[in-house]
Amino acid sequence: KLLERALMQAMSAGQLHLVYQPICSLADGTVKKLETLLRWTHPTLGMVSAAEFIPIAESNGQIVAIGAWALRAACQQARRWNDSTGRAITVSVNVSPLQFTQANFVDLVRSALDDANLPASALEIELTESAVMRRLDIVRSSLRELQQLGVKIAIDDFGTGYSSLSYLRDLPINCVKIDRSFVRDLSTPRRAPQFSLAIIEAIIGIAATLDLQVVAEGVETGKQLDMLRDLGCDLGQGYFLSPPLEENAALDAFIAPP
Ligand code: G
Ligand code: G
Ligand code: MN
Ligand code: NA
Repeated sequence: KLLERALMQAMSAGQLHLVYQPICSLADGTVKKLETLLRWTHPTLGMVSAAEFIPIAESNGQIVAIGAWALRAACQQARRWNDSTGRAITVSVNVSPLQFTQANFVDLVRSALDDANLPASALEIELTESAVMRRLDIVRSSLRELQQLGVKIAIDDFGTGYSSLSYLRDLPINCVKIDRSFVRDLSTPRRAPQFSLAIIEAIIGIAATLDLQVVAEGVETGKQLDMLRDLGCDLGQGYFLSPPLEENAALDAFIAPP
């Protein structure tokens, strides 16, 4: 309740900001996209983690306003980076199911792009599998409209949702993000690693057949990175490659990879 009330003020009081986590080529380490992640710094409570406040915002509906703010801020940031580097930087923005299924969501995307004068191809939206499956009718039409705009779609936490694979074939999806629980098992030899390895191989295989990009999430060790690259995974994200970064550090990482 305390957090909930504090969160009401957070946006207008300027306590929210975005950080940016590089999504890198596993072949050469170059940064290909930046995932935007919300951060909340409260004047007395300090940093409140997204894992704590996003679920609150999802349950009371605040995520609709917060998510709209994040989407607009991400587009503005991409525009500034594109101006300062002369290169097209793609930002990948998490969108909650409640926000995605708002009737005006596609309009919101359109106006965020227009106001930032950002090409749609510089924006990717991350949806979880369960979000897609829960409201397939609504989601399908929004996805088609976004595709027509030129916005990219990534499926987040892929492989953990309660879902069917047919939507990968039937919906305009550009990218799947292999959930970090599978990647974690690559370097912990006793946790049914053979299943996680098989699942990762299967996802990479399906993605190749359907011409989808694949990102491995939660890459925390060099061994995981080497295994994923050898399995044919294109892109990775995780603490071994880079933690989420503040604006300036993210720009440096994009221009000159580690
Ligand atoms: O950044 P961190 O690992 O603390 O994020 C925790 C959770 O909060 C993750 O599930 C992440 O997807 C979610 N999250 C972070 N930023 C955003 C955001 O801008 N919008 C939404 N909907 N979720 C976010
Ligand atoms: O659900 P989603 O994938 O959007 O969650 C993103 C969250 O994952 C962010 O809050 C980010 O801080 C966190 N994260 C990023 N890299 C790693 C990693 O290597 N390991 C773990 N455990 N979490 C990570
Ligand atoms: Mn994500
Ligand atoms: Na994820």
